Amino acid sequence: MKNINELLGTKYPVIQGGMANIANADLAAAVSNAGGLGLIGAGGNDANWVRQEIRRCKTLTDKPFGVNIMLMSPHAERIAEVLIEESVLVVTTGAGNPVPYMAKWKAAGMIVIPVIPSVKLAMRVESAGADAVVAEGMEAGGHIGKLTTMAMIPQIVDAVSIPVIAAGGIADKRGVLAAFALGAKGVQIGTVLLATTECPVHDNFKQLIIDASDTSTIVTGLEKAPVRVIKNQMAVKYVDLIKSGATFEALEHLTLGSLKKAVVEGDLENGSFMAGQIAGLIKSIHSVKEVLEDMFDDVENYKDSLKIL
Ligand code: TUI
Repeated sequence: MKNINELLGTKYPVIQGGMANIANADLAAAVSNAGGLGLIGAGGNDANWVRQEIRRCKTLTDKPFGVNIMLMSPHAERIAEVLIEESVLVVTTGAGNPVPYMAKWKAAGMIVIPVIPSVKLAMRVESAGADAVVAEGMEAGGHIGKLTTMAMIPQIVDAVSIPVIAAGGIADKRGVLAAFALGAKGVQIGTVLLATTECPVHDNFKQLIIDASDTSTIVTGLEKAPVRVIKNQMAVKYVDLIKSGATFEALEHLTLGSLKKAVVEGDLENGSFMAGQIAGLIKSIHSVKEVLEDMFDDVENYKDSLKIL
């Protein structure tokens, strides 16, 4: 089995999360230039936006990068084609089953890495030709599944023979080592990248991450699409509306634009600040390069310093 650096052409076995409305060409290029795999997160944007960001990213880095497609998006199908037209090296997918797209991507020579929340889906995408999977635990921010990283990773590692990349709750060396101890061959990070100089979110969003404690996030959203966010007025209102049996339309109205309100306007009351449980560990803003070096440089020495029994 190839290791992740050989598969992706990276210095460090780390992928950036495809954070919707956040992960643009600037962030992707910063991560790739720092030695990880940067991703442009298509989120809810249309295919033209994705094409432009791919072209812009190529001017910002000569290192490998990829695109994440959010499969609930109405633009997913068109974006899937654009990735082939623009010769994108790596595609990751989230929030849905990517199998219907995979044969075309593999025929185009792309590296396909679905983000999945269970053993069943990991096995399904392996059969369809996935090169690796990102197994994302419910500690993660944004749209999540039901299982924790700790319980899920070893079960997926035992169920598939492609490399497993762990996500959800990882922000430092200890998280990296824990993931590798569970059998993962790489990690995906999101929340820790929100608090970087290069991350294109409003300063209020970065400050919320710095100020967060271990219990600052809650899960909102419908049963079908749970979403982890930093607890604020908007999140509490949303949870209350669901409890009172609000209609899908009322919920849509409330969430409409709330992610943009968080990311672009920094609206602390009405924004949806998607972030993972590890936000409580993050205490200051760094460059992307500093974050990756802190996670990986010297990790072997740190491993050797552990004493078990
Ligand atoms: O996709 C994510 N995280 C996201 S997507 C997003 S945008 C959004 N906002 C509000 C509601 C919905 C989406 C914000 N954060 N992470 C990867 C991930 N994928 N987590 C869980 C899943 C997943 C869930 C079900 C993957 C596959 C799946 O398959 C269901 C099926 O059809 O078999």
